[in-house]
Amino acid sequence: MRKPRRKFIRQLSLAGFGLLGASQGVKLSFADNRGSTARIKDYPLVISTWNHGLAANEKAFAILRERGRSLDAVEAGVKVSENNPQVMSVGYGGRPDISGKVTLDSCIMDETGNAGAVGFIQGIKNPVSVARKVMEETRHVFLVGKGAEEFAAQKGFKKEDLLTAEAEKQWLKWKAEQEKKTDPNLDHDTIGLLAIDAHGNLSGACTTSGLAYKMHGRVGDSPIIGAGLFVDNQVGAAAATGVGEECIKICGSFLVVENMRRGASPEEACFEALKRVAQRHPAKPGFQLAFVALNTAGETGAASLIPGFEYALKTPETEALIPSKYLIG
Ligand code: SD4
Repeated sequence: MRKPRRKFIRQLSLAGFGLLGASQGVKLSFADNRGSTARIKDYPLVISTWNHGLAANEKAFAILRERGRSLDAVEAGVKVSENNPQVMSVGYGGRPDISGKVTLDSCIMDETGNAGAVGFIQGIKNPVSVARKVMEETRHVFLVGKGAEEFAAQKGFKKEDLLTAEAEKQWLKWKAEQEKKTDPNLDHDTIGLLAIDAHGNLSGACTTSGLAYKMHGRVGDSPIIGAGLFVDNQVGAAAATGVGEECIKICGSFLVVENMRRGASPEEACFEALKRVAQRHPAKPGFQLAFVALNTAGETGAASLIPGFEYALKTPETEALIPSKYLIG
């Protein structure tokens, strides 16, 4: 009884999206690189952004394989990137802001819709774990700056210097050159990681040192529930990477999940959200924004605004780094 109705809703929604007919509105020519969405038969699975997502997935999957909770998996997964100084966009070793300070943003969301976040936090290697503490041990969702650091200290987190010699060297070079960077991929390696566990429950985490050489005090999309991350256990989950300001303005991850609620596949849902961004930038955008998504059926998808984004997928049968399809070539 339910199946045909679902299909009907899905067709209606896709027509609404303009995916069944001519695309509406946007006057850009979108790259014709859409294909099928990965369909995964078996839980558990984990999907995350960028190539360092492979190692994060590995860690997360080890928990999921043992029938562990997706929340534990996403936290443990992104901590791999936070702890790795070679990942210069997340946690320890992240590129500093304009004043040479490493400031971190992070959030986490579980299968009940509960969420925690920290923004503009300094000296704490694993902000995602502080975000989880905010979620589980306070009545708040979001702590920032000094308050977040004090809370972390109360909870036993060690204060550490996160600026590595390499990150400092690059920052000093950048300062000396006083140039704006032009490589759209250099700054955009936030890890967003989504998991569905053996019980069919979804969780997600997102953590970053934000845009390199950002203004001191700047917070991006990554710790903002609905922008950098959103999880709805009845529908699906999404996470973002790229220029956070653009993501915040469209409530990106929330929008992706809402698109799935209306019947879009994860990949279609990501593309539809990106179209909103494209509409705001009639000229070809010179920045990146990308989403990964999964739904409760275990379908996964991703899309980016421009070429260059890749995402990591791990299932019982697959481990892959997949070049994302993109909206504008
Ligand atoms: C931010 N979205 O702070 C982050 C940066 C990023 O992948 O994603 N990098 O705006």
